Amino acid sequence: MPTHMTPLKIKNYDCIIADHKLLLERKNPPTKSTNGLFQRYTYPIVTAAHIPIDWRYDLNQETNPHGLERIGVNAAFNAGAIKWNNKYVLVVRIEGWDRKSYFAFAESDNGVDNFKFRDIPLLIPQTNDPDVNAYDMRLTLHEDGYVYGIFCTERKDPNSPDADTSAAIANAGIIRSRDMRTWERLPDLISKSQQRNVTIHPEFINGKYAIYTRPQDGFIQTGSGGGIGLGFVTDMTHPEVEDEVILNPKAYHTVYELKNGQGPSPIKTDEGWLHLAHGVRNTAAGLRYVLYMFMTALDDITKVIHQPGGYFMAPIDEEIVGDVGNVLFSNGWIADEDGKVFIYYASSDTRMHVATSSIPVLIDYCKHTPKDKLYSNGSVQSVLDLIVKNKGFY
Ligand code: M1P
Repeated sequence: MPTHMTPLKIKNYDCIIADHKLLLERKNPPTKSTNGLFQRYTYPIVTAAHIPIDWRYDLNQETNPHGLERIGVNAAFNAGAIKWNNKYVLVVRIEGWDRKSYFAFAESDNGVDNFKFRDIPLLIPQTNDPDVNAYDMRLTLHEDGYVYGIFCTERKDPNSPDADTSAAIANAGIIRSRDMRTWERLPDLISKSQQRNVTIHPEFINGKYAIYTRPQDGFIQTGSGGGIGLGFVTDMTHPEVEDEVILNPKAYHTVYELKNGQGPSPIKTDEGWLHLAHGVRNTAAGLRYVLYMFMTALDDITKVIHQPGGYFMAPIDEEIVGDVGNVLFSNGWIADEDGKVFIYYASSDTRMHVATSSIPVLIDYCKHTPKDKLYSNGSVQSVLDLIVKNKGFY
């Protein structure tokens, strides 16, 4: 503390410090039940209450005589993830009371609890066109030696009428680092449409960078575009997407009927690339976001080789409630060398959770879960097939 400062003496300051410490040190046991596909944990791993106290309070009694929280945090969610120096590192989307999102790194030794923020949030270098809002960063260690952080940068649509104060344009902003401390800003992605949910494939493909995209016509609606796309970039310092194809389209009466988006970069396995994505459908109560999976071929990353029907994870219990309810969203996961997979997901645009699984389980899930047959009768047939397998008859 600077010597000229009189420490804050508000009545509940000790309580604030003690509660924060307890929260950060709380153990996070696995929940009792599991469907075998993944293991949920009891508590959210990062919330608005985890944000360091000196990012929120002026701790000087003279300038904050009433002990007020000066800079509030609304939510901490949609975190990218990477294993770095043996730590599980999240780049968390922090949304303030002012609605602006920014990023901060939180680290844990075991990946399921005791996440602590680094001393300061990330101040992203700007391009000539400043980011009005920045969110949902994916972290990927590429074989070129850089860690890429690709995020959504949102700006007001310059062609919207003055009266329309909500029309926005979304694109992918790109930063990269060799040490996860110093970050270089690259130009924003150059492509034919708005983009969100962009991330980079960890390996070169025919000497080029491969970029997962989500082309869209408007800020919210994907319109005639949509689907998870894949394009190629020759030089990340001039990131122009070439040959964009739709790898995983949205489809009528599926969990990705309205739109979908790649989550984190895929994980390489002996049997193909594992993908985690979100699918969105409309309901009378608004949009519903769930997580689903698919696999692509090792020798052709544009080819989906397995896609289980339906969702992998959907919001349950308190996950259903939050700022934007009924949403699960994931843009970060970590595969350990022993095959354990940490799936970092946010619920209802409010808080971060973790679920654990393993590479063999996720491959089994992708290969052996029945596909969506796109008709109710097809779903019944899948159940009948299982009954026959179990009993020999029905
Ligand atoms: O509110 C749910 C999510 O909506 C957007 O995702 P998508 O572009 O796929 O619709 C994003 O704003 C995301 O941050 C948010 O969680």
